[in-house]
Amino acid sequence: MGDHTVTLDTSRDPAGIEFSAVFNCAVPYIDRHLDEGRADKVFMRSATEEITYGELALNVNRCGNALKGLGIGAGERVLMMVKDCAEFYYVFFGAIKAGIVPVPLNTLLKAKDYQFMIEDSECLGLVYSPEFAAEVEPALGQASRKPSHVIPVEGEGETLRTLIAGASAELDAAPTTHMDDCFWLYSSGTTGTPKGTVHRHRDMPVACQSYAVEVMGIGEDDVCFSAAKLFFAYGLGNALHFPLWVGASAVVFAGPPSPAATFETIEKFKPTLFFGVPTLYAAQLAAMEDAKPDLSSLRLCISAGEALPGDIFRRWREQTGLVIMDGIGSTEATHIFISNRVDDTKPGASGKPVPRYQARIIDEEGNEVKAGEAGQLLIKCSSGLARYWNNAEKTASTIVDGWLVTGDTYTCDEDGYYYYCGRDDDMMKVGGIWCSPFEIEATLIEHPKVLEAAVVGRADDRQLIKPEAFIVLTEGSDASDALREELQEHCKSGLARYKYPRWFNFVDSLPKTATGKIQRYKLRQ
Ligand code: 3UK
Repeated sequence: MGDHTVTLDTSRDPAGIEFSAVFNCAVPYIDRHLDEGRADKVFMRSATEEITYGELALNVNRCGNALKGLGIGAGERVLMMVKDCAEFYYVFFGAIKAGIVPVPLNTLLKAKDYQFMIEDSECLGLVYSPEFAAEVEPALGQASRKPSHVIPVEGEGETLRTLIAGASAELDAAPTTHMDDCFWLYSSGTTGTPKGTVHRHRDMPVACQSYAVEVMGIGEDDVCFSAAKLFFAYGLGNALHFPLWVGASAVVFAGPPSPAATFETIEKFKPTLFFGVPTLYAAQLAAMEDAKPDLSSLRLCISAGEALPGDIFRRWREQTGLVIMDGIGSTEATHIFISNRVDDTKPGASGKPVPRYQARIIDEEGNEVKAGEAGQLLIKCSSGLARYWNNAEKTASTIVDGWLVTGDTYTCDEDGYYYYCGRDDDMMKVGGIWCSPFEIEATLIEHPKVLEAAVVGRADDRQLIKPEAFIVLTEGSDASDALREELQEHCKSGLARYKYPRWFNFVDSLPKTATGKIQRYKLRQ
């Protein structure tokens, strides 16, 4: 292939992966498969679509040309509020091949979140599935700075589909290097302001080789099905980068990943690898009590996003005979950096660092802790974010001496297994998705009967974290079940749905420090 190659040199660990001087990752992910004879192989299947590697490569080129034709130059951003479908792949790699930077956004968010991202990213283009118009259009209306090109995937008039249909299918890859900006993802901030996490062309190839190939053992015959959507770093690896790295295929389901929908998809499309989050595995186990699905096509299940309780691991193995391989990853690190192994899984543990990734646990003075002692987890790897967009301060506190500060508290035992102990901040993971207590509190306080609010994570009866609210009411307001319901509805309509508190406690006052900061840890019993 000449240009755009990756060479493995295991004598050079921990990096050990060499890139050609010119490297645009769209070439090995997309074009390479034509050279390797996969043009007619089906890459992606869903209930309504089926695309081959050949069609993928043609439409990536057309999409890249369409974006270039609109005047979007190299390095400029294109926001994507796109459901899991063929066009997601076309826009993502079409942009990358043209040197443009795609930014997939969480499609469960609200207009005010999108408004922030439109303004913050200074994007020139925005592509959206019409399903999300009700949140995207008001965001565009209110944004102080608008992208010059707003393109619905389909519908009346000019759409992504018409642009693709009219564009040339020949496109030379932009001559980027492995260190150039490739794509961004927004990572949630503690105070509710998301941070543009900038990734380079090398990051996903490093994650693919280290985790997908060497830990999961992914191969050409695998069929990947990710319940986590493509816009999450987790889903983006599972259903886009991993299968495309090895010439495998992906099954895509655009709707909400309920137990019934995921079982039906597995039975119909027979994936070999299934990627879920603990909340979904727990719900699937509950659903299995009524009817047993046929999961015989699966060889391995993967869990990430939040800690997998040992009990779910054991019950899943009893019910299905399958291992769930838990691993911790992050948007900043690109994908999973500490993981169990197919033949070495420890229920309740995250496992051991994946090849080429180093881990350290340090105390408050920055010294490494002894085995069994808890401290801050740091990671060194060559797939970590280049920087946060427009946020030098946060970049400096996240990348320290070349180590990535994860924000997680961990212990490591004598045998080198890592155990998750919780977050260093007040952030929670609900169903694998970030939830900021500040954001939920701010929404609660908007309600006329709420004077003060504090939100913490509480483990439910399956050991999974959900938000719990402590509320001080305004004078003259009385606690009641009706008010609980009213507050729950208020949260569901004002926030992304998964963020609403599952429990409400009405209290006389909140525990606070002398300076008035809420002491959430005192509520977290
Ligand atoms: C937490 C876990 C315990 C942890 C992600 C796989 O979740 C992903 O990325 P995010 O940026 O969140 C990162 C944070 O989530 N976490 C994730 N996995 C686990 N905690 N056990 C786990 N197995 O706090 C971490 O810092 O949303 C997961 C692949 C790519 C990802 N981006």
